Amino acid sequence: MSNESDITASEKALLASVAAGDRTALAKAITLFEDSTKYPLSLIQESASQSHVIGITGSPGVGKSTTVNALITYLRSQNKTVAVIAVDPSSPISGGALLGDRIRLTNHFLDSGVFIRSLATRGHLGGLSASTNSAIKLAQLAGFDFVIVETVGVGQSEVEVMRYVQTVLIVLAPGMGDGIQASKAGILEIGHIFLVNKSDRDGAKETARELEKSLHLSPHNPQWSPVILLGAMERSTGVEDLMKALNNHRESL
Ligand SMILES: Nc1nc2c(ncn2[C@@H]2O[C@H](COP(=O)(O)OP(=O)(O)OP(=O)(O)O)[C@@H](O)[C@H]2O)c(=O)[nH]1
Ligand SMILES: [Mg+2]
Repeated sequence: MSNESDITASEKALLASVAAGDRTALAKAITLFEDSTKYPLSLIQESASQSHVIGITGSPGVGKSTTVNALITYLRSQNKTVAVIAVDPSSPISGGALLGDRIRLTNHFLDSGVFIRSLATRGHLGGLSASTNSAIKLAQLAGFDFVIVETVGVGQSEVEVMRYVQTVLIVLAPGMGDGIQASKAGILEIGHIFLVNKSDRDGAKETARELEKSLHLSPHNPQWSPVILLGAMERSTGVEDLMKALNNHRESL
């Protein structure tokens, strides 16, 4: 294990640039810290940032990226800065290659108040969750108001990655049997807010009811009762209520 004295002057300078809000430095530092054995997290843990770190997960295609997009648009209208880290445990590709298909955030690519980065599996899952954690810490160091982590799926890998966020948002969609899948993977226990997206389609209310039943059965935190919301993020319907719930959860911490 290395310690602070082992990093070179140029690496120290890079971290100082990240802390000064330099986006290019942030992108470089995330790549550097993907190698978590060489660069332990303790090097960046110092930042006492105020960022709200939100994790978004759910089955493929439920509308996670659409939700991220709606949140970014809303937050930018409030002058808040947002970093997005898209995590794909199933893909070996790293860097920007996933951005085109997994996250449709093209509206925001030119906005300097938005930083977008994707991370994918390099070898093993433990490595991915460690590099997600350091990417979060670096984005906090860079001073973003919000750091949003989107991850695909409802498996053990998502539960693992979600350990590093403050607020966990689970997205579901009507008619996908998500409730059952989610409870199997233990995702119900870690969700603070549940969004039944695509409420413009049939069956959203039923999905919400089913979910409510499952939540009653699962153990939860006495400080926070899980919140279930309906929304259609493609139309930004419900984005304000969603933001309110996210803020309320942050305040409860
Ligand atoms: N009808 C309807 N469709 C939606 C809504 N939100 C998203 N979609 C559609 O659902 C599809 C998947 O949306 P994404 O946001 O890419 O879903 P995702 O969960 O990020 O998908 P992965 O990252 O591939 O797991 C797209 O075709 C969206 O246009 C909505 O509110 N209503
Ligand atoms: Mg997506």
